[in-house]
Amino acid sequence: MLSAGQVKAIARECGFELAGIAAAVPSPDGQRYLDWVASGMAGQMRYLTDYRAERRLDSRSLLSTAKSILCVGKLYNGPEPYTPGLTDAERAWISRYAWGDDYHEVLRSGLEETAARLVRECPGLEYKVCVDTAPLLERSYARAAGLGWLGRNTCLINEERGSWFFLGELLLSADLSPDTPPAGRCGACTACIDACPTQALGDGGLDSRLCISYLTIELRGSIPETARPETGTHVFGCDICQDVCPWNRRAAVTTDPRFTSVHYEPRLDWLASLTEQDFRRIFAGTPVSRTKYSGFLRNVAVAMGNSGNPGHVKPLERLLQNTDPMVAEHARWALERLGAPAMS
Ligand code: B12
Ligand code: SF4
Ligand code: SF4
Repeated sequence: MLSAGQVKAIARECGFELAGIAAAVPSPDGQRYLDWVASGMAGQMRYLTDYRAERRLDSRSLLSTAKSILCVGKLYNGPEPYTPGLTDAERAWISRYAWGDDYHEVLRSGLEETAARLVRECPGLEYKVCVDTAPLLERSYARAAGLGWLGRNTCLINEERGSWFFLGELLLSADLSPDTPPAGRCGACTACIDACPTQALGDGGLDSRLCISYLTIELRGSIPETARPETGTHVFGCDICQDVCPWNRRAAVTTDPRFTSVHYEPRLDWLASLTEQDFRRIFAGTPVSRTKYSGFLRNVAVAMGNSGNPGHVKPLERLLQNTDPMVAEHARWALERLGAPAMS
């Protein structure tokens, strides 16, 4: 017989700073999720709104024998400064979570190792590993497992560690005693809502259609023109609503070398000059590869337009010749924004 304490201890030994147990019952936040979907705030993320929406509400849709969920958190924060320290018009911002190896693989391997050890202790145990992509309300279950509370920025925040951690789960057929969710600690603070450059945060949660993270990562095709100026020099994701959070002032830093920053604040002109092969090679195995080459150049063009840096006119003129009409259209917009409109 496994105990909850034993399971959490094994998870910590396998590299997870946070570990807690939730009951594998329907999420108490199911209606909140359905309301969010119905409001259109999921934008074009079909995996959140199609037949998988209903499946997200109950973890047993992923493992019918599940009785408990081991929820884990893995820190990814590095010692580098936060976004407000960004003043260099030559450079782009890649968000903190994407500086190192792809977290899906890192967490999956730690959870597989945890599961293998649990099966050795308890032969016949059934399990399923989930990291991000499974239709599961990860934050909701992680809150139930006592890992943290849901901040007004919608992120899960841990009182001691802050919010720079990824989530993963092990659905288990073992009956384990669940943890208790902590009380919310946002109090009267609204720093994240006030700092969000696109007003994406509000009472209904996060409106993805306005969020820079969605616009630069998940959105395929053209970024709406109205949303481009506020995207600033972000070329992949956004950290602002976590950077300003008081619970991240002394946030814990990871010791896992797989999350060491490789391309912190890269130069925009360097990014604009990458060939598709360069892009694939440089960002292989990191979250950045998700945008694909043309999506990335699209983001680089917008960032150059927002940089106010006339030195970016030449690289933008080259992007204007890109064979992908979407990249060329964003370069045209950026040139106009820099006061150097394209002639044709
Ligand atoms: C879609 C998605 C996005 C979308 C939408 C984000 C959003 N806030 O909904 C976009 C592309 C914008 C996005 C951005 C980011 N994401 Co994301 N994303 C997801 C994904 C795949 C689904 C989230 C989802 O279902 N959203 C719908 C909303 C309605 O659900 P929710 O935010 O989880 O909230 C539910 C509960 O938490 C609860 N709830 C919410 N608020 C409250 C308040 C109270 C009081 C209560 C009781 C309950 C409650 O009800 C909600 C509905 O059930 C999850 C992984 C997963 N499978 O869950 C990762 C995930 C949430 N993302 C993650 C990360 C790291 C990011 C970014 C930081 C990346 C970046 N730097 O750009 C940003 C953060 C932006 C932000 N402020 O949330 C991490 C978050 C870790 C953490 N500590 O919170 C996750 C968990 C991935 C992972 N496995 O680690 N993401
Ligand atoms: S990630 Fe950026 S754009 Fe999205 S809600 Fe947070 S501050 Fe706003
Ligand atoms: S910035 Fe303030 S309101 Fe926003 S999540 Fe952090 S503590 Fe909560």
